[in-house]
Amino acid sequence: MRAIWTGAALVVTLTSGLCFAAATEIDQVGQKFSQTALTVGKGDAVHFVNHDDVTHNINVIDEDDNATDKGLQKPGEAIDQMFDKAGKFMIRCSIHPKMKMTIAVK
Ligand SMILES: [Cu+2]
Repeated sequence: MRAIWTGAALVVTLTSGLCFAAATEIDQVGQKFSQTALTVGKGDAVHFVNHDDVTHNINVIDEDDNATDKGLQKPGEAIDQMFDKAGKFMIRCSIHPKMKMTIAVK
């Protein structure tokens, strides 16, 4: 009986731990990001969801022009990016050059 309760407490702890991580959802629809500028806190995650019927891609570019390619993102797929460093970041889709937004991390 004790083992069962310990297991239940562990599940509750893990679940509530996940809820504390702030995540903002950005939709990709009509080959655009749903917001062109966003401010998040250091350590926050952004959840990009492809609501288009075409493949997208997420490139995270920092102020020094270092790009992190998050790979291809098929219709319906989501990509999460955690921002653990303060600064300004450009988000671009390498397939659709007009698709871009900025994220400020404070
Ligand atoms: Cu795209």
